[in-house]
Amino acid sequence: MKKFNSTLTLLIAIYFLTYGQLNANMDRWSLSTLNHIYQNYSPESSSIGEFNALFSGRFSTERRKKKVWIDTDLAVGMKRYNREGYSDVDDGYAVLQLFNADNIHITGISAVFGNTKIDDAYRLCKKMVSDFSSYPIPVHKGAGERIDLTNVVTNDAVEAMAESLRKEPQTILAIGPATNVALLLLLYPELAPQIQEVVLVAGRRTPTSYFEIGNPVHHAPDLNFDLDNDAFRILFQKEIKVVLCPFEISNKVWLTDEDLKDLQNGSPGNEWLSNASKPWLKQWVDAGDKGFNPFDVLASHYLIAPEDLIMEPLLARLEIHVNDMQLLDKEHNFKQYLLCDKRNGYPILYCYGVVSDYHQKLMASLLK
Ligand SMILES: [Ca+2]
Repeated sequence: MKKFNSTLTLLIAIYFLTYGQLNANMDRWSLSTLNHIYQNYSPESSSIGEFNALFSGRFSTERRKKKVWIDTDLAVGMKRYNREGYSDVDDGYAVLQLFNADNIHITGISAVFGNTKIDDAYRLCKKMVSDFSSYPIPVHKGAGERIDLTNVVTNDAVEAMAESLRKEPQTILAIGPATNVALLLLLYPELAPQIQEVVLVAGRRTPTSYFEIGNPVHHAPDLNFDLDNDAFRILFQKEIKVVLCPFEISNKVWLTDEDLKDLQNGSPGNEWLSNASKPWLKQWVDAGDKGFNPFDVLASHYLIAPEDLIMEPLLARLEIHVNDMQLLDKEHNFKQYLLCDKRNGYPILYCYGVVSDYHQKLMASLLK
């Protein structure tokens, strides 16, 4: 029995050092599951094959999926309201990737203003769930504008998120302005410990880390942050675990016409997204790029397979500097920046690179 116990302990240790370590940021096996396996294992069935069958069988059925609430400013296929052209399509890729992910359970989706107006984002959230999700997901309408600190009001999304968090701890994928999450934290601060982490698309290392796109180059805004600076400040002040997937990482990933053709042959969700992305791709190609950066999908990818991203712990803070969108008027035009470095600020996890075969992995996760 002593020999059996030591063999079993060794096998468990090897398992965790390999597979378990790879999934360090993902689901955790529960201690009770481990005890259950240990207690149901008999020395008579002591071959490694039998052990593996018992081990993986128990774990695959009892493994707990990561619970994720998605807060998004979906704008797939929308024309811009404030100027010529089309709105971002990247939220659609993030949502579809999580619909496909075996290790994720989406507890709810809320719409927020941002890339488009709140009513459009809400309609698109409902469309994606009804047309492409394999299981029912509640959808709620959130904030239509940035937080007004002098008049903080709740909305349907904030109330639904609060109710969901009261039931179980979860991660929030916030791929628009952080307004709904910040409203939740102001109105229900007692729920902060229920938020495992918030993954956002924002931030940069220095005030001159410009978001350069096109040829000739022009500067893109840090839109989610720019639309509601206070929301980010609130997340930091409430000491939420924040993960940032900024322009620095998404600018290393390109989707091209060839990729849209591959998606065309995938599921109905892929086909819809591919068609709706064509005018967006054309906009980028006309501006001189080879394709477009699917910004938000880096944040969803962090949830399904963090080992595909390269990241480091940094400190984040808000600072005011010359407005990089108005450099011709730099004497008079300033703005807030979300800066991340090793100097001072709130601890965050900063994702800045991808593994060498990332593109292949991204496409596989979408075409699954
Ligand atoms: Ca977005």
